[in-house]
Amino acid sequence: MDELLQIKEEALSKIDSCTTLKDLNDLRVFYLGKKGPMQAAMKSMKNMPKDQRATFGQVSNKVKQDITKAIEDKKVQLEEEAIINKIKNETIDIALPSQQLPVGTIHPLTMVKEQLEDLFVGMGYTVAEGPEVETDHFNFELMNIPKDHPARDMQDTFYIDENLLMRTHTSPVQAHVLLAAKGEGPIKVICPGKTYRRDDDDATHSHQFSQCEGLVIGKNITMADLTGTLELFAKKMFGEKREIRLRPSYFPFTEPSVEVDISCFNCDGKGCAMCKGTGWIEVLGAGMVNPRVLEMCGFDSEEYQGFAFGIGLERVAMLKYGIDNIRDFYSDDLRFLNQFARKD
Ligand code: FA5
Repeated sequence: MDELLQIKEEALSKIDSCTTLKDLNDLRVFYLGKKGPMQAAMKSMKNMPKDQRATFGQVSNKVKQDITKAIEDKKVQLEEEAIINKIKNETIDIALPSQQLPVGTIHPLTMVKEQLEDLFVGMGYTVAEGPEVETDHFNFELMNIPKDHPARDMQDTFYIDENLLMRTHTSPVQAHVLLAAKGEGPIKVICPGKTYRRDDDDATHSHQFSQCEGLVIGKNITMADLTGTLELFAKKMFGEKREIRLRPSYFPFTEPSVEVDISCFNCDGKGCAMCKGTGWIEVLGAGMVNPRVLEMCGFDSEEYQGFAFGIGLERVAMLKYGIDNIRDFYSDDLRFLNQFARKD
């Protein structure tokens, strides 16, 4: 009996001073397992006089229960402590100064592209996409520029093979959109995207640049609709006071074709270095869609007319933000890019 009580006391004291769940488990295995002191004491029971056996049994059961309970209580206590410690260590000190993570900025070309998308989507246009690797058929033939046509020289081309090329303008998307419409108008799309030409790189030209195509097809579309649309574009992109001027030009896919100038926002049309003293800055090409293009793309040109325009995105961004070298767009120079921090 004394031995039992001694075991109990020793066990309870060890359990009490135990600090980890692992040590506690070791104590459980030791005191309640088959090779422990309790089991050894129980073995001596068979040599006891019968009348003592029952009492011994009861006491040993009670000792076992007490040790088991003490272990369970301690387990709950240690688990709670572990959770409290974990929470303590995870506490966020909101008074600590925050880490300044570098935040990227939006690229000026993306900015202009998004501004154009906002403007035209607001006027009911949808945004179309086309492949940058294009077939000769779409880039030239369907744009009314057959092989050996002198207009091919207007756009020096990166050919991949005889029939595949890097698109020289976003105009082939017109053909994709028209063909998909299967002769049924109306159509109102813009298509911003990358374009490629074998131009020598200089301050205003790059072998890879971006354009935004616009195409509107309907039953009573006139040059006045084109003029009104471009006027709105000029005012929204460059300021309410801007005016536009159309000069006759030539594109095989539009007839008539125009070159569009915007009154210089730097000098208000008086003449300065930016507009080379003329008061006007050229920003895009446009015109009424050539009936031949409509016919080749499955539209009845007696029934449908439309206009198209092609805006040089770098040109717009350069004018709007006073950038004087087109290479700045592609140089990844953070001093340049950081000037266009997101304001939203
Ligand atoms: C065209 O590419 C016609 N597809 C535009 C068009 C569309 C006319 C629909 C009528 C109807 P152009 O070759 O002029 O036109 O190019 C249009 C604009 O792209 C130019 O005004 C210029 O801003 C820009 N651009 C042309 N070549 C380069 C270049 N190498 N680097 C940077 N921008 C260029």
